[in-house]
Amino acid sequence: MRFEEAYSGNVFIKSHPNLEESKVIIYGMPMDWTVSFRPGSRFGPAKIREVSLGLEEYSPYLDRILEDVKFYDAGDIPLPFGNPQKSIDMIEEYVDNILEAGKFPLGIGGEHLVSWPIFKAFQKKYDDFAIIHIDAHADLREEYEGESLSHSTPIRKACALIGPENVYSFGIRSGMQEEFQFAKESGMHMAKFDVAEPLKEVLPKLAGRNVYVTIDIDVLDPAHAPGTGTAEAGGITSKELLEAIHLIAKSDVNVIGGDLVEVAPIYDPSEQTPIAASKFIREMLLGWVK
Ligand SMILES: [Mn+2]
Repeated sequence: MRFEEAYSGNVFIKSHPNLEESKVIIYGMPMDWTVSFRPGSRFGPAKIREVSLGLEEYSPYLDRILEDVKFYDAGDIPLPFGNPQKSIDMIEEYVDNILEAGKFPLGIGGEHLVSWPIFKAFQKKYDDFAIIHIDAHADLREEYEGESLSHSTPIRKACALIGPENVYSFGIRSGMQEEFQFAKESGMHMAKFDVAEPLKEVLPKLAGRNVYVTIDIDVLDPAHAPGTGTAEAGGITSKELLEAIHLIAKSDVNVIGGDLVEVAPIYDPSEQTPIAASKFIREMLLGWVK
């Protein structure tokens, strides 16, 4: 399926009606086929769109309104239930098409494995780019219970694809000992526990470079985001994640695309997790798309 195909469902608030004029394509990846613990992130994109209606259009952080960035919500990719390989191939082709059209892809997950085909699409388009990865989990496993297609493997795959020296993880507080060993020995950059402070050190080193940013909502403490499959105690506040988004926005890196993944609405009857996610997406749009 191509992103231009007509979509008539709920859209993110202030989605521009004209695809041609839009600079950004928002797209959902309702997939949770490979999760190691609790499923439900397939319902993330629809819920985030629904609660985005409660957002203000204005960002007092960035002094911009959503109308300042023309973005088009193209709906969800109709991924085949239970088929990770085919889902991955479909996501890669979909993002290929967005990049060919010269537009900025902003993806909503879904489980974190969805970022892997996105990385592959970007690698075909860009000779050189870095990845900023904000997450509770290292996601550096080679496989999980024998499966290499797992939501615990995308960053390991990214290291193999673009070189570990181009991968920068922040907020990491969970993973196997081997994953932390790999982070130390491979040449990738991993900041444990915190996000904003280590970003301040790294962003000047990335100045002038193309950067893709992937955010897993579970980097937040479960107190701020209980609605996720693999909640991990000891996380950052929603205020710190906003600060991180704004640090990237105000830095000299060239953001070429991004995603926000792992919102699983069913574990959060208060809906504060998707409500927070919709605000992060507003700030990503207003801060990262120049
Ligand atoms: Mn995670």
